[in-house]
Amino acid sequence: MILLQTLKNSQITDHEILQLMIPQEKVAHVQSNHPLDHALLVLIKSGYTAIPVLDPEYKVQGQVGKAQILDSILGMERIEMDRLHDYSVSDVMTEKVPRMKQDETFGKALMLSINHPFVCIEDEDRSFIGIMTRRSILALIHRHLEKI
Ligand code: 2BA
Repeated sequence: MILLQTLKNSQITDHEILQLMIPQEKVAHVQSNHPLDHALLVLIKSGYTAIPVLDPEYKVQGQVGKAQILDSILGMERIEMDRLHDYSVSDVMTEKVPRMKQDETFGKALMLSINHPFVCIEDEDRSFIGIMTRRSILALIHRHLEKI
């Protein structure tokens, strides 16, 4: 209980953020104007269920996942793969993506990770700097638990 209260109120320091965060250059992502076939390729190659959608200035626009893409090309009797090129990411993406600034509390990251597998981290200019995954959040809690 005390541990959870401490974790909840603690600011994530820049140092800890760097340890927890997957930096922007290692995050698979797409842009909203990319064709859907490209997005599906990135998702399949990376192995992830969903990835962030960024604009050309590296601002977070939302997220897109395999399920949304496949749903958009689901015909009455088959998956119509040839329709993949007719759509772009903006047609199927959701703007609902959890985000926070690097100096916000760990409590916020923990709360967001209950319902979301990853949280986008932004700097003061709202530029995307990376993601914090549920795995890294759980790993931090585990490290703290081991200490007591
Ligand atoms: P999912 O793709 O649904 O992945 C769920 C969990 O499965 C991941 O949890 C990880 O433990 C494992 N996993 C999936 N694909 C993997 C891979 N290619 N290599 C190693 N492990 C893999 P988390 O690590 O907590 O990630 C949570 C979510 O964050 C992922 O959900 C994905 O949506 C996103 N994500 C993680 N790393 C990413 C990256 N480098 N680029 C883009 N998105 C990433």
